Amino acid sequence: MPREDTEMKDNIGTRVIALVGPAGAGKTDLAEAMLFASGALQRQGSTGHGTSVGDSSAEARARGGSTELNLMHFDFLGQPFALVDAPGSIGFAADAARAIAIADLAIVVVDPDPARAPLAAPALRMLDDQGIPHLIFVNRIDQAHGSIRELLEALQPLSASPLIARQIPIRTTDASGEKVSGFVDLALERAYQYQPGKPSEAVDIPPDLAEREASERTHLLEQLADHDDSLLEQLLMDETPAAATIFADLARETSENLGVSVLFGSATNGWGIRRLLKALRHEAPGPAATCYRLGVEAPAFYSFKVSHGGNIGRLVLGRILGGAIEEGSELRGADRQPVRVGTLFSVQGDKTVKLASAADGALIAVAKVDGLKSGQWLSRGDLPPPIEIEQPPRNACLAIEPADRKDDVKLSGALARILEEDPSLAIEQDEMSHELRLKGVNDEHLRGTLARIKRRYGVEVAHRTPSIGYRESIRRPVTQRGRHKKQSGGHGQYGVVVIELAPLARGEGFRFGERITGGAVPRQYIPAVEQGVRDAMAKGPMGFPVVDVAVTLTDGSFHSVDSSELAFRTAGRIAMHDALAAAAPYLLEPVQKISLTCPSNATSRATSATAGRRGQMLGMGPREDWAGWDRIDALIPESELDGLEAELRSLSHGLASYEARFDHLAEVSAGQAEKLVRSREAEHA
Ligand SMILES: Nc1nc2c(ncn2[C@@H]2O[C@H](COP(=O)(O)OP(=O)(O)OP(=O)(O)O)[C@@H](O)[C@H]2O)c(=O)[nH]1
Ligand SMILES: [Mg+2]
Repeated sequence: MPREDTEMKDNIGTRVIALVGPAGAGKTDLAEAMLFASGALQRQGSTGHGTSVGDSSAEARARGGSTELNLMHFDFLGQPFALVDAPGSIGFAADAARAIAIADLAIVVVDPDPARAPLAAPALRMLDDQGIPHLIFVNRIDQAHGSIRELLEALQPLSASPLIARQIPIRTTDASGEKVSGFVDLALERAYQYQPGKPSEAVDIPPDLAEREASERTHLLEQLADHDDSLLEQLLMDETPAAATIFADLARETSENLGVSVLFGSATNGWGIRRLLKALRHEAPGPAATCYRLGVEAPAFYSFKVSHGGNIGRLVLGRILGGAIEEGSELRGADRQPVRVGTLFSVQGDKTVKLASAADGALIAVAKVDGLKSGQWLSRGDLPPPIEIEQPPRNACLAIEPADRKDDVKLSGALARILEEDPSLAIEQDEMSHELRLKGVNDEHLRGTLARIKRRYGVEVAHRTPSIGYRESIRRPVTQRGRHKKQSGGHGQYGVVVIELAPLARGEGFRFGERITGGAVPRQYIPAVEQGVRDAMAKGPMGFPVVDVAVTLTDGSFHSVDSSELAFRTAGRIAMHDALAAAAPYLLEPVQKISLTCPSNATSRATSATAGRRGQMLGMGPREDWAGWDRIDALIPESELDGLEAELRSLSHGLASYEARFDHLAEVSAGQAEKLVRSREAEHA
């Protein structure tokens, strides 16, 4: 593509900016502040939190944070922007991951408190991994106590490229203490005083800051000179570089991921927002750069979310890249089948506006494209490579059913839609317990999902902790006779078997064999005996499936008229039932291996949380490539995992998470087993 072409396109194309960072950092407030500062919103706070094409606002308000991806549009000085406001809490973050992946730039919103810097690690890591250009906005500067320097020192190890401080704070002291009341822009060398409810006022650089300003600016220029030889020469010659040079370098640092600019302000006060918008206007790469990053070479559409929430029906949200697309255009998907793009809409919060065509870079919603799922490319030419999104592990699980039986069909319909909207959810039917299980990232995520089902589809869902996959096995071998005889006039039933039951090593499951001589049990009835044995194993003496046993059929007797498959099956079941009871049965519980990660300041509390759950520590150490984070490996019985996720979340600002998978079955102590069996009996009484 010729350079002029690229530049022209990038001048008009919508810039998609993703707001990412920890829960409660102020992303939604920042989005509103940007809309307000650009004139797209009459009054700050009027969109409410978490308005989206879905109907998340009620949800978000109840929760006090966003639960769904939220899209907004505004123009700033003639440049169209689209905002992707991502929920910060890990339970809901997966919702926006695909939209972030196709953004031109991300703003990582962080808290000024250096102690909270590790909360930004997941966002920074994801952006670095995917090569998404980004900058950092330090929000809540109105409440800042520590120094920006200290914050940058805490953030730097979490970032792959150097952080570039773009501003230094002006502080004033009043009755309530020292406060940030404005900033000096290091690139422009201009000072601004924040004004309540108004744009900041240009002021002289306070004399007591002159020295600090000079040294910080020198540092900024030196950082830029690392990637700009002619700037380096200018600095060596003691020449003052032109502002245009500095801004061009800053833009390149951002778009090529050479450096991460750090700006600060306050979303709720509207401070530093214009400065941020100007930085976006000059420095955010446009759609052409993003096409290059994602390998888009022809007009294409990437779907990042399916939404059933609005009144239009099924909508697919996505971005146009590589050229304009009109309503009704024909594109091709991975299977090369043509897909006709239906009605196009632009999305603003929970409102949609019909479009005849969508320009390169536009963030839009498409109706009537039934086959299209989220995370897929459609293109007029070759398909761009798939975008890899890391799915968070599903650590929470609930057994669910409609509170009212007659809502069965309604519930399956609701689940199908909700699962399509949120790929981090999964549904499973457990074979053993026949439970319908809803799996999600964490408890909060599942609770949010059930609330959504109720509000949107009017289905009340009953839920409980899923049953644990306990098993039974035996300690000693037993020989047992089983006899089934019924003589009730006419045709009788007759079958007698003798079996040997013996324990097997853990994990060997079940083996059945026979040593019948002299036709004591006729050949054709032997499979029926095995079936009877299996019947008895489905529910051992303690009420759970039996594993790791061998059964050998050694003897028996039959009757030429009254014997039948059914009679021998029954005899096999009776023999096995009695054998199990006599073979010193014991209880086994599933043990999971968990791999837990958390910020280091939460490690000791996370360790005791695992130990308190009959956990067995396997290892602990720093998390690879994550400064300030640790990893803990442990074995924990499945029955003890209930509530672990919530406990970890509360002790780590929502950042600790774990992956669990089945490791082995372990014997349950006699005391524990008795408690369990009794509580189960009470439940079933
Ligand atoms: N003092 C102060 N409070 C702020 C500022 N920005 C946001 N807040 C408050 O911080 C809280 C959280 O802000 P949100 O915008 O909902 O945070 P978020 O990042 O969208 O959070 P999630 O959606 O949960 O990820 C709100 O109560 C805001 O009023 C700020 O600049 N100064
Ligand atoms: Mg939010």
